[in-house]
Amino acid sequence: MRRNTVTLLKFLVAAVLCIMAFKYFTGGHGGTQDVYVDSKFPHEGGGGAGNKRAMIISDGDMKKIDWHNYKQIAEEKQRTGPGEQGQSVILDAADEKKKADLYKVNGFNAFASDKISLHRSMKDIRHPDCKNKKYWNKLPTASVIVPFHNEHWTTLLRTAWSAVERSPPGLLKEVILVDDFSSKEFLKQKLDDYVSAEFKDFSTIVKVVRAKKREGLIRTRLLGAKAATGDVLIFLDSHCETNVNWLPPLLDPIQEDYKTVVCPFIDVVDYETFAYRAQDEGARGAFDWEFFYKRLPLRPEDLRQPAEPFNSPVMAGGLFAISSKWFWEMGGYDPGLDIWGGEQYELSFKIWQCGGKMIDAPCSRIGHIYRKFAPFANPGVGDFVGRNYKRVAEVWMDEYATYLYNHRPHYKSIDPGDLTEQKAIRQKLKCKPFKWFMKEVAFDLEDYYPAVEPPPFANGEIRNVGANMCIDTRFKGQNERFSIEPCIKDGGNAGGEQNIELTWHKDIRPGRRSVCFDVSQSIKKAPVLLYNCHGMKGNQRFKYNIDTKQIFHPISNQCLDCDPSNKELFMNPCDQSSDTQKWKVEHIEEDKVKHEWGAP
Ligand code: UD2
Ligand code: MN
Repeated sequence: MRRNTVTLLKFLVAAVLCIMAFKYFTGGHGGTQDVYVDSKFPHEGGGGAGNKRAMIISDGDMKKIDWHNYKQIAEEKQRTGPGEQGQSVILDAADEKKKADLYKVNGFNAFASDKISLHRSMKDIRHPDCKNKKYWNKLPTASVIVPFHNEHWTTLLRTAWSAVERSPPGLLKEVILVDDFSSKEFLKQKLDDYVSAEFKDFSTIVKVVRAKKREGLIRTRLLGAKAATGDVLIFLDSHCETNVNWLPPLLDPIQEDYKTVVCPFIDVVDYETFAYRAQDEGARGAFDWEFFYKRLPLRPEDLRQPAEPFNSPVMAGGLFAISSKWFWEMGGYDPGLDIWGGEQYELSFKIWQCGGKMIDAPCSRIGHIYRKFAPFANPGVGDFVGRNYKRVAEVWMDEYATYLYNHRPHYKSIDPGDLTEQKAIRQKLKCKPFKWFMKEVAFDLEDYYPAVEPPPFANGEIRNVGANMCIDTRFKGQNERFSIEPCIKDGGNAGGEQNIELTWHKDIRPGRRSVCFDVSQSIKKAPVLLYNCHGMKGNQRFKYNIDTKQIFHPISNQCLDCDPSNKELFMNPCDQSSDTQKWKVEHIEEDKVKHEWGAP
């Protein structure tokens, strides 16, 4: 008995030594629990080594290095062919006729994708400062998780190839393609065979995991996350392409603090031509009170350091890196979220409110195909988006949920299902109230997307003095011109649309619609069109001068004018003596309008 115990003890000691040696030789980042030390100080920042929330606690040989693969960059520059260097593919006339079927089932031009190599080269559109950025020499390992439902073959595989081929050896442990019960035949055995044959020589393991029924993207991601063995989970949509040196900038902040979640810049792979381009040079993620994903401008301090990560309140959803430890401490996603939608809010709120943080890393760029239209029918589970939103609102948003319900009244009667477990997680992690999130993290969201829309500065009919006719947008749509017409109040066409608002967004729109007066030229008689309101002022910004009655367009320095003989409406150089430039607005909040006239 005693002998046995001693032998067992010896064995245990040997085993522990063995594991320690193994960890030493592999750089010490095996993803085991003991390298993490919990901290009670959620916002301490700082270096990699010695930080309590660092992922790899190192013995002091941590330093920042250049992770670029210059050989690969040089080789990629040499590549030519369709779509290479991120260029567009132009189909010839014969092919144009063939693209329709694939378009319909994908919502993008998959036929064009098939013309492009799975290994195509990218153009490096990062900010030049990214070329000089260094990251920790020891970084946690990553697992890429790609949920897919009936994804097209070449776009799915290009996602996998670009992740594998553009990652430094050893950092990317695996790519897990998670099939959400696809019905396309080529996504079954053929895909299994392909990945086991084609990726076998790479250090990154590529494998397929399958859902047994249609789960939706959220539970599909959970399935992938459970199968993952890397320290960090990186989620990608199934139609992405990584760009130069995409991986280290995502892992570096997580190395420093395992509760930091990192999003790449999401670039655009054009749904028609597959050209690769930036959508912008960074913005902070947000939402409006109908839960449409929105973006907020960068803060001045972020703009000063264009290659440095900045805080972002809400992720877009599809592309981000999170330590497996933090993901599971938060209970992953709410598995009650079905099919599509809302999970980006759930996770973002949870990350911030429960003591983590979220940043965008400008030097990690990944292209994504934003579909032209959604190609999938509702799988017969009712209003899953509404139900998902309600689950998120009920668990995380406290009294702010009311604002959402005010904008979407039918949510009030939706049954969100059982929320006990989600609320228990919030309790257990002692997460902060939503009010804290709004004040500290999304501090300017209300300025751009107010929960309660302020009333317009002025509204009603806008009557031209010279013509004695009214602006009439006649329910016209995007990109259409409109005119002046006899005023409805004078017996003009009652079917017209003459209730026009000068809104607090500082634009002009027909009442209750979100198309705006839009002027993009500064020539004489420049046309005024209706265009989707962008809320960013610029070419949709107008001011009313209460004294001269002119409607002024600051960016072109012109005034709204009209021609009574043909009812045409246009912009002209301002002329205070011209009666056709004088407009009487029915209701005016005098103080506000005057204040606005003086505002920059
Ligand atoms: C955006 C996000 C997406 C997700 C979604 C809201 C980006 C670039 N994309 O929509 O990741 O956050 O908003 O939920 O931020 N899929 C399934 N099963 C389904 C439906 C979809 O596996 O039932 C897969 C799909 O193949 C794709 C991913 O989930 O890989 C996201 O779907 P999407 O591309 O249709 O969503 P997207 O980009 O419009
Ligand atoms: Mn997508």
